[in-house]
Amino acid sequence: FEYCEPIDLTNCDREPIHIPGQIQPHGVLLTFQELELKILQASENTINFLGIEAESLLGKTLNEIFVHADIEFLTQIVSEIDLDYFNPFEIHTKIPSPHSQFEGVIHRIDSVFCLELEIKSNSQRSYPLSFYHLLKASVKNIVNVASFQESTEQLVWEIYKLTGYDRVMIYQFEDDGNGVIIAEAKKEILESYLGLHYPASDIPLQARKLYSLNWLRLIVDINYKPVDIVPVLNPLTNEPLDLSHSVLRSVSPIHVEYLQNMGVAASLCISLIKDEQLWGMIVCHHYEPKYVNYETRKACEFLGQFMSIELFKKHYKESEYYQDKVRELQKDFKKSLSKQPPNINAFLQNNGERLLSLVNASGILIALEDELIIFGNTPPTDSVKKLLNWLKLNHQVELFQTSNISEIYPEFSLYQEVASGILVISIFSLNTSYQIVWIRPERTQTVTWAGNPNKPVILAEDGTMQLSPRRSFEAWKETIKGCSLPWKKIELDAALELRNILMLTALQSSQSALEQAA
Ligand code: BLA
Repeated sequence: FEYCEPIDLTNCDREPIHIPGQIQPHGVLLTFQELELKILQASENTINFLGIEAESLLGKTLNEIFVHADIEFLTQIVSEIDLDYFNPFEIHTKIPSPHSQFEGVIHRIDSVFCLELEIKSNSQRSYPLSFYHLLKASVKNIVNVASFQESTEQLVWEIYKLTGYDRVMIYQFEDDGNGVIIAEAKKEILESYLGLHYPASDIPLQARKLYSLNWLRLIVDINYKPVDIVPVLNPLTNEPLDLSHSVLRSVSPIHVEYLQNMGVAASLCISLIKDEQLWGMIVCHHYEPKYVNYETRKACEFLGQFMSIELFKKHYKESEYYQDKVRELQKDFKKSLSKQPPNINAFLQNNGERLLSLVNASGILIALEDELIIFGNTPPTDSVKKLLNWLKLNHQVELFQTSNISEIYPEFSLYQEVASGILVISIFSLNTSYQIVWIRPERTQTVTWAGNPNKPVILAEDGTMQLSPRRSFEAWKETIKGCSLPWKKIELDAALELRNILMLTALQSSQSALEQAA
């Protein structure tokens, strides 16, 4: 199976990684029909596992290869809706074969069943209770710590103990798609990757999409030779077999090269999902080939899910804190405005500091008709007045925000050290207009990048451009010019909430003015 176009840096997102037509060689893949369990496709390596060439398996039934009891089990489960519930299961050959005992994993895809087999050694524990106890202890250790940061640390060490990988990391995506290693457990002699940032392009979009569907990926030996599936097209659909849910899927050659450049020989990667969104990954590296069985992989996935709950709790606490702040301000505001006549201006003048801390800003400007109230660090008043006029003309919205104002309003590039981030709420009512402008300084955002994210392409010896991840993983610093820290959703919500209160008060005061006039 060949791709329509060669994959390079510009179309990296388009590599169809879910249909490589190949698997990794540490197991075999068979697809079969529900009717008679007839084999439709097989991976080319069946001879090494089952003792029969792939081509000779096509058209045979599973019945001819596996013992009766296992076939009975398969016949029963193929009509079940949730197949994953039965994974993994033991399955045994009845013919003379290099291996006779396998761990089987099954799923339904493209109107066929996909059965993947990995060798099960005799020494391997058989769904043991001890494993449950191990997991139970790990869960307890993770849940028992106080903060999110501590629980990430606990998690990587638990997985390190459970699996024996040389390095276990938690990689968290940031809003802009770049990522950072937020926790790490590793062998002492290894150099640390903790705190290093990696550019978004290291994990292209279609890969992220796939990882939010399938939460586990194992690479046993990075120098593996991929094994073809024959025939490459599913005979029922005439389409390449979708391996999104396969456990043996052969990984993108680009990613293989990436890991080779890092000196990694084997990896395990577990998706971290919250609200169906991929927010991070547990990435395990080993410097020699390494296999871990399905159960252990699943146990890691299970532990990963705890992490997502911890993240949820952290966000919850954070938003509670903000809500408290807003509520308090709201209360005081209402109290001071209950005096007759209500004086919004006086209130705003007396509460500058609190208004600043409401959204973590370093400067604030409040424009009330002709009056301008200023707190903290801001550019010169005249320039701010000009900005407000420009906003009135160009962005007359309830809430306007940017972390890089000079990008759209170049006059402010003069002041970007003080004012890169701008958050504005505006109220235009019958007889009043208010604008509150919060200001944040440039975050000479000193990020430790792993390698230069702007140079992912290297020149091959013959001078052609070759796609390759960066060869160097030495940290280097990149500053993002003219950008403040981004405004968080909870901060924007707090600003909007304040806007609601102001608007209500403005309405009430114009109403009472009308009543008095009448
Ligand atoms: C996949 N890239 C990945 C994965 C990780 C990274 C974790 C998932 C691998 C898996 O699930 O097994 C990136 N790995 C990292 C990072 C660290 C790490 C940041 O260990 C840090 C320590 N990669 C590139 C470029 C391209 C690219 C430039 O660097 C494309 C132009 C592609 N990465 C790429 C692809 C995949 C990938 C295609 C999907 C691999 C697959 O599942 O088939």
